[in-house]
Amino acid sequence: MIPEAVRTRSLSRRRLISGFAGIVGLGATVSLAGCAPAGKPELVPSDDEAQAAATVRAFDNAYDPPEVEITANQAVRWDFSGPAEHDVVADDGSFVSALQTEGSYTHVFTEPGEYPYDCSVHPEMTGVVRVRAATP
Ligand SMILES: [Cu+2]
Repeated sequence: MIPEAVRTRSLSRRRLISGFAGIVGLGATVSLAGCAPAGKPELVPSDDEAQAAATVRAFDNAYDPPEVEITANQAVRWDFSGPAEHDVVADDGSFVSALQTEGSYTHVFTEPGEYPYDCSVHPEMTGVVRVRAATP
C-alpha cells in the first residue's frame, strides 16, 4: 500500500509534465499560425534605400500591374493597401515580404530572368517581374 503523500506527489508531477507538454504543443501551434501558410520561405529584407524603377500596388486582391519589366540592378517596389494582409513571395524565394496592410516592400533584382511570385494567403494573387540584362 502506497502512503497517501507519495501518491499525491507522483500524481501531481505527472500532471506537471503533461501540462508542460501541452504548453509546448500550444506554442508550436501558435508560432505556425503566426508565420501563416506552411512552407512560406524566410523573409528577405526590403531594399528600402533603393529607388524603384517600377511600382506595383498590392491590394485586395490583386497586384496592379501584375507584370512589370525592369533592367538588372533596378528595383521594384510594392505598395500595400486595403484591409486584408498581403505579401509578395517569389516562387524561388529570392524576395519575400512580411504580411502587411500598408507600407511598402522593395527588392533590387541583380540577375536577369523571370520572377513569378504570389501572395501566401491569396493564391489567386499572382504577378511576375521580368528582368532584362543591362545593356553594356
Ligand atoms: Cu493577398
